[in-house]
Order: sequence, then structure tokens, then C-alpha cells
Amino acid sequence: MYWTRCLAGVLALATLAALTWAGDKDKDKDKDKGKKDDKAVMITIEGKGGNAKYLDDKGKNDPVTVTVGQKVTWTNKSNVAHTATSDKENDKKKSIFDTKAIKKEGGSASVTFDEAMFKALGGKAGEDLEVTYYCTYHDEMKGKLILKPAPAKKDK
Ligand SMILES: [Cu+2]
Repeated sequence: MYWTRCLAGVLALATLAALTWAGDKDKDKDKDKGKKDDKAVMITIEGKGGNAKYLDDKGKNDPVTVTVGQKVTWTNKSNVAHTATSDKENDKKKSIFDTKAIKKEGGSASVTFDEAMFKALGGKAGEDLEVTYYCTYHDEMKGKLILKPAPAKKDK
């Protein structure tokens, strides 16, 4: 539990750092890419109230690709609380993942899309899975993830 909180703190700092450096970092992007892929996928919630949107690292409400095993962290920069909750239709009315309220103005929450989660959401071996999610406070807020099965491990 302690290290989870530590990790959340580190991730929050990493987000800040990433945002601060975004302007200068373009040239280093390719170099850092491999490293980042092993870590959390960042999604930012921006906008006022129910008009807030889930934004990727390019500031767009586009599907975000996640490799199974990766963690997704939502950071809420909006002026109200939001959630990231698996779509009711997508997972047959059960909320397979639900961040619950993510605090306004800087709160964050993470979900790890491991193998069990992939299967729970209806994922099939070797196939990409499209996952839609929404905000339980604002039904019109929608986001989409593309879960890609993890590549077969050669080592270990
Ligand atoms: Cu919301």
C-alpha cells in the first residue's frame, strides 16, 4: 500500500515533469519512447464540468493504446471530480474497472490492465480489444482504450 502511494506520487511528478518539458523534449521523444512504454499510460482530464474530456498525450480525445500489463493513470485537471469507469454495455452492466471519484485540480487514479482485466473485459488471446469507458457523473464523457495483448516474453 505504501509503495502504491509512493508510485502514484512519482507518477504525478512524472506527469508534471513531462508537461513542463513537453516543449523541449520533442527531439528526445524517440529515445525515451521504449522506456515510457513500460510505464504508465497517461490520460489527462481537462475542461470545465461535464464538458471535460479524456485527453491523450497529444491533447486529443482519441483511442489510447495500452499493452496488456500496463497501467493507465488518469489525472484530473478539471474543476470538478470525474471518474473513469468501464462502460456499462462493454462489460455487461458490471463496472470491471472504476476509478471512483478522481479529485478535481490534480487528483489522479490508476488502473492496471493486466491479463485478468483483459479477460474480464472480454479480451481474446492474440486480439486487440476495444474498451470504452465513461464518467459516472457525466454520461457524455467518453474515452476509448485499445488493449493490445502483451508480446510473448523471450526472457525469464
Ligand atoms: Cu465527469
